[in-house]
Amino acid sequence: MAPIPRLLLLLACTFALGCGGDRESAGAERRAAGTEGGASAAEADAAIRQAMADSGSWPSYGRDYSNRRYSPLRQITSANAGSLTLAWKYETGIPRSFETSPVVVDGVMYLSTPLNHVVALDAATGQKKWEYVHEYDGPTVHCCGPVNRGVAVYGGRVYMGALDARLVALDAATGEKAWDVRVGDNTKGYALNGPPVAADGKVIIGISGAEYGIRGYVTAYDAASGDQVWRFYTIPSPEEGGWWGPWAEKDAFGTPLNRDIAKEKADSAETADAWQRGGGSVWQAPAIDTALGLVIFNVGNPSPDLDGSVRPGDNLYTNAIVAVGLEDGKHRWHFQTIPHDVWDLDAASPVVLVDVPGPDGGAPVPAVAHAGKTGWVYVLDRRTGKPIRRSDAFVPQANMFAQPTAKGVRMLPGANGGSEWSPTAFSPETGYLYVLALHQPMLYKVRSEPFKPPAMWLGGAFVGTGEPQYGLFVAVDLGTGKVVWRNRVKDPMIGGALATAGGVVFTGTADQEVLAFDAKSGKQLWSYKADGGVNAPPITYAAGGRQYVAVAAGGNFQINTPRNDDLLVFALPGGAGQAEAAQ
Ligand SMILES: [Ca+2]
Ligand SMILES: [Ca+2]
Repeated sequence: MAPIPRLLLLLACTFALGCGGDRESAGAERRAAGTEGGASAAEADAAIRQAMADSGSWPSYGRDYSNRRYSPLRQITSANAGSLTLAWKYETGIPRSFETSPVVVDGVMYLSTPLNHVVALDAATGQKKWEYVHEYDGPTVHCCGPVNRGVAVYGGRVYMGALDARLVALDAATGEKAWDVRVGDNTKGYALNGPPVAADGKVIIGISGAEYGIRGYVTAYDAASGDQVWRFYTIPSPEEGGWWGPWAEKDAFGTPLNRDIAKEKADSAETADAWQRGGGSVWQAPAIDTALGLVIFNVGNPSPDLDGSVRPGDNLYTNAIVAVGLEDGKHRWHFQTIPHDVWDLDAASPVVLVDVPGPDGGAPVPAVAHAGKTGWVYVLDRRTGKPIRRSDAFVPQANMFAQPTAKGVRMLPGANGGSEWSPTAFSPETGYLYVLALHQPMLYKVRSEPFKPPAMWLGGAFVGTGEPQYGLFVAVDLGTGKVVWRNRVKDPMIGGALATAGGVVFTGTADQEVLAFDAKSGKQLWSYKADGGVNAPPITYAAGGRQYVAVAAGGNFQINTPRNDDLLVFALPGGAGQAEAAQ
């Protein structure tokens, strides 16, 4: 995440959200009673696999474990998308930064809101079934707004990570809390705002807080009991080999990093404990390759963001794509996009499992793709983590990678990217990855700041240059790395993308528009003016034979877009298109 403007964040990131008693004792009682109330791992797994095979469902953050955000539904097509109309909307009553991606299973939509409510709605009508209101232990400390990006639904339970760093499990039928566990110490800046993903009897979630000097991790909990199964630290300890790495002079594609490695090495003795507060947030949903038994995720920036002088070395595994074992959480491979990042150009957008054409027309290669804040899409072999290619730049780049100075160095992309946390979509029919991007020229200013948790610890500031900013919605061919088309929009983009078998891709803008494009050509097909910034990822699903497209339109804290409280749901006009089955 790249918080701007900095002063605003400092004022807004630490604030009281109300107090409430802890319910951990109830969770402990349930745990003592065994798995009561939760399905067995085998039952839960069978059910979610069935939902992923059912084209009308959207059962996990990225629809399935690949994170492709691709739906097989084809009632809405590039020929009829122009007549989409609002079917219903749900107003949360919480007009705050709204980044959620709903989950839809068995005709029910599960929606997280800002400030960690969870709402269950009838997916055909929007009628509310229940609402859970999370009670915080006290003031919360977190970067970039009181946001939540979504829930996991598994084995009859709904799972949400809360800003106070607790993971809660709710009864999917009633919204009653089954258990909660403390994933991190929120008084030290550990917070949860990304979506959990559930598989193989586990709920897996990454922690954030690298703007506060945490040591990040991904944790797997037993889905039924809430007991911890494994934890992988995104910053390896000295016993685990350390976080210094090979002291890379260049990134993996030969771009010079302009590091003073002799000085870094000379300084490393007196900063030997820097790894303990080394950062490495995991902002987004992991992808899961059940065949390879891998959990693959992207790791964010080192701490502090801009001042690299206090953290010599490559700062493993920050700014990286990492694979760990689904069974044991142990490191399998990693790929660093920027060793020793000092620009906050970390890996924030969720990784996507794809198959790309093999060399010289050979068999397709199982790959993983990630749209970087750097402005490049990285494509790796997901069996090994070895790079296959880096795409053409999908946003303007300039002065990469100039070291920040006290006065400020202009560089592009700015610290929000490139691609921010916004999930991309991938269509296996076009082979394109659809990417939301920001063009925000910034000055990178470095300064020495003391580490005083839970104060924000950036080691400098990112400042706009006053130049025009804009957004780009881009299609990147993952087989060639070429940018196939790009649509410029008025403002920098944060939100997400959706691709469908009907040949349509959807996204939203800060300028309050929901947009549909032809997946192949990039031609705009439709737009709808919302009452707030559309800064959340759209989804699609079917209910009663009708295909719906849903997206939150509540604005965004990070790029300060108009707030509102609407979840908007679109469909073709009543009756239209229903002759063609949604599925
Ligand atoms: Ca950051
Ligand atoms: Ca409203």
